[in-house]
Amino acid sequence: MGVFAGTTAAACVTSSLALTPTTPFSSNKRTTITTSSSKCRIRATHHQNLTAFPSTSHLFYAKSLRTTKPRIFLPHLIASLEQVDQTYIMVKPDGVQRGVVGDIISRFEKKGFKLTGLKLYQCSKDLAEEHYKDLKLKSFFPKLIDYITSGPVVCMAWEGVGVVASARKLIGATDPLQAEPGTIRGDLAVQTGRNIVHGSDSPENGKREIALWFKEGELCEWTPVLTPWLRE
Ligand code: DAT
Ligand code: MG
Repeated sequence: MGVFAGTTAAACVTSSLALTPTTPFSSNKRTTITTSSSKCRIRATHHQNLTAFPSTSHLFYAKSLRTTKPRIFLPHLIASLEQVDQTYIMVKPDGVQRGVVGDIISRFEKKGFKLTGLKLYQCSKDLAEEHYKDLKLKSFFPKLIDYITSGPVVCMAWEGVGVVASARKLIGATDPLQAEPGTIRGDLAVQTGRNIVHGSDSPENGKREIALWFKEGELCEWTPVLTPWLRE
């Protein structure tokens, strides 16, 4: 159990404990603590099972670290080392015509990704062919180009850790009848040839497609105020 030296120590500890339900006592080391309110000094022998001081507290933590061996705990740096990707999401002409643009944007917003580019755009045949160049040899390619150029699309650039794979999950399978309920295609579409939305299939294609559909100056760098509520 803890041993307190000094006659006023017990009173100081009592008042501290009322404000700080948990503290970082977790070893058998001896530590000196100064409480902010009374300035009295307390010496305590830490014990793993000291139930009055069971674990870490954000209220008491910084103060106690001054008197114990410094620990390296930098979650913000670890988070910043994670790869931030970009994906190109496009509401196809059927999505625009059917009035579900807001619903689709909302799903990515609610998930917590960052919108960095957005525009309504009537694309040319050349651009559609370049975008889908990997499918050039497919029998459905001409119909796909006609479909994509049949009316305005909504072009979006989204950013975030894991955004490419996550967006593909939010979008659902290529064939809307195979797409899970809860996904965009699963909820809003019935046919592959009218599957309402596009999402890049790799981080490399995310960058390539954003560069293809957006000109320089059309993308915004900004910091959403909700960032600390989305990532620790
Ligand atoms: P996704 O859009 O899920 O990435 P994809 O890249 O294989 O799918 O194909 C691009 C688009 O081409 C797809 O959204 C709809 C169309 N498409 C794909 N397969 C098709 C098929 N068998 N018949 C008609 N259209 C097809
Ligand atoms: Mg694809």
